[in-house]
Amino acid sequence: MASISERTFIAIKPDGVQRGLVGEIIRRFEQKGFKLVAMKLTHASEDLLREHYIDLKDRPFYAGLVQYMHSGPIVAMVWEGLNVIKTGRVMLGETNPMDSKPGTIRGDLCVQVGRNIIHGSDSVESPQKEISLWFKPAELIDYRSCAHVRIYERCRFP
Ligand code: IDP
Ligand code: MG
Repeated sequence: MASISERTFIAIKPDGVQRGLVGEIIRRFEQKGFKLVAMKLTHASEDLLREHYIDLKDRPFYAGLVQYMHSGPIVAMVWEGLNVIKTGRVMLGETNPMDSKPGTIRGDLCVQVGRNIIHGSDSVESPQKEISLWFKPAELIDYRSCAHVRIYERCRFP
């Protein structure tokens, strides 16, 4: 069932950080109405990155992908909200920026698949695995957003 506390893992990749796109990407998720529950700037180890992309281990670009993701700091985030996994993917655009529509993050801000600036969980199961890989439970912050009652229909006014 759809839940307003659904969570997804979003990461701004090293090229997005180096190109100064952190603020622009966070702005889009904030302005949509999703709630930020965790965020950190981190230079991920190759072991973590290999595990993060383990499903792609047999693809020819796997080694290069791990190298790219290890090339600099990443902004790792958890965002929360109704349908955030699927909507987050729509906001990202297609894996290949060449197939991404204008208005999406990849459609507006990058050009090639191997430098596509952002990661977003791509199935219902993946956020749980990815969030626990990148964050300790105590790093996920529980708080009440004052905008909540203006974003969701069935919330009582305080
Ligand atoms: P996604 O990031 O849209 O979920 P995946 O298929 O899960 O796409 O691939 C993970 C990442 O691997 C992509 O975001 C991209 O950085 C990289 N990648 C995917 N396909 C290619 C390719 O054909 N060449 C180089 N890198 C690729
Ligand atoms: Mg994926």
